[in-house]
Amino acid sequence: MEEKTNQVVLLGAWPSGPCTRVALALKLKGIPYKYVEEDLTNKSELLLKNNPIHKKVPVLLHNDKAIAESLVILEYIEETWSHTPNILPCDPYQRAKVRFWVNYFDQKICPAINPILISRAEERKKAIENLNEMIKVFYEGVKKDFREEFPYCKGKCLGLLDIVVGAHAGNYKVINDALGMEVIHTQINSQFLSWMDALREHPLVKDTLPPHDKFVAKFIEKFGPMN
Ligand SMILES: N[C@@H](CCC(=O)N[C@@H](CS)C(=O)NCC(=O)O)C(=O)O
Repeated sequence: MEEKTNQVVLLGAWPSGPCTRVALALKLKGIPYKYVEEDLTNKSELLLKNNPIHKKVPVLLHNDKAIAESLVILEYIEETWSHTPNILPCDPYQRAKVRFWVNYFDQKICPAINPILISRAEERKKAIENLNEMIKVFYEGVKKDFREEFPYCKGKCLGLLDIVVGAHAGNYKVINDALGMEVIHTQINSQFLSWMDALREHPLVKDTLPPHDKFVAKFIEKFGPMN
């Protein structure tokens, strides 16, 4: 019987951080894939059929089997293509800690961005303070848990946490430019910003993040004049 080819398709949208996470993991593992850009204002039958619950990107199609939710997809990639580079540590306790901080970033930090974009004046100031507080807790916690293994620096391999954070590493500069103000404060979160800067310089991340100016224009188109 003819062996089935390993067909990998990513349904994505270029400004989407969760989609960038998946693209980064596929590239890191050297898995060839076809990319299909979705119009989220007019979702395709392919997307609706393959993610009928959330109707969101990213969706990974592996030999026509659909996997949705970026963090689920990242784990699927790691388990299916278990060759190096591995994005999770071998030790179960270390893996648990990585997953804890990945979830914190996804559930606390990512949702703290939107309130900044949709608010103005005092309310926006409070939303920015809240984001900075969350980032501080995140960075201190990660630093304590991983010590010398962290943060990512030049020459090191990207892990799951780097992929999840790195996929959003261009966003703060984009938001700063769209809002005309500093959103992540250097005096509170300078080490976190250095980590983001180092990640943005990684060749794979550089190659995968959306172009800065196009992204700023998209923010302004979506949220209107922002200051
Ligand atoms: N928790 C999901 C979030 C995915 C998500 O929010 N996708 C957005 C693009 S960034 C989307 O498809 N939005 C379309 C919609 O909400 O209708 C993941 O990590 O994959």
